Amino acid sequence: MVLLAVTACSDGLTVSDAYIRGLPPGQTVTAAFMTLNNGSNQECRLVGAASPIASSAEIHAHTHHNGTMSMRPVEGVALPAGEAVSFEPGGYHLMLFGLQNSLSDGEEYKVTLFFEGCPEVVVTMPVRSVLREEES
Ligand SMILES: [Cu+2]
Repeated sequence: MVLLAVTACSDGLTVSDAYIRGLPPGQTVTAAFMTLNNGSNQECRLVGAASPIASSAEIHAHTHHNGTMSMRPVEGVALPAGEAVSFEPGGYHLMLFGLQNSLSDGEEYKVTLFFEGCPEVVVTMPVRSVLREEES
C-alpha cells in the first residue's frame, strides 16, 4: 500500500490524503478532507478542529433527505481501533469558516484535530482545487 502523504502521526493515529479545498476569491467558507487511520488499540473520537486560517471549524456530515443533499454539524465521529475513516466529498468533512484570504493550489496550512481518547494531531494540509462540483 502506498500512501501519498502521511502528514501526521501520534500514538498510532495517522492522517493521510488530507487536503483543503481551494477557495476562490470572495468566498469565506471551505471544506477539508482526509483519511483518519486509528492504528491504536483504543477507540478515538474526533470532536473538533481548529486552524489559524479559519475563525471556526466544524465537523459535518452529509445526509440524503428526500433526494436532496444537505449537511449538518455532528458532535463527533467515532474512530474504532484499527480502522480507517474517510472524510470525503459527499460524506464527513471539516468545514472551515471565516477565511480571510483565498486559498490557492500549492499552499499548505495547518489544521489541528482534537480527539477524545487520543492526543490532538496537527496536520499540514495542502490546498487542492476542485474543478468539478461536489458529487452528490
Ligand atoms: Cu459542511
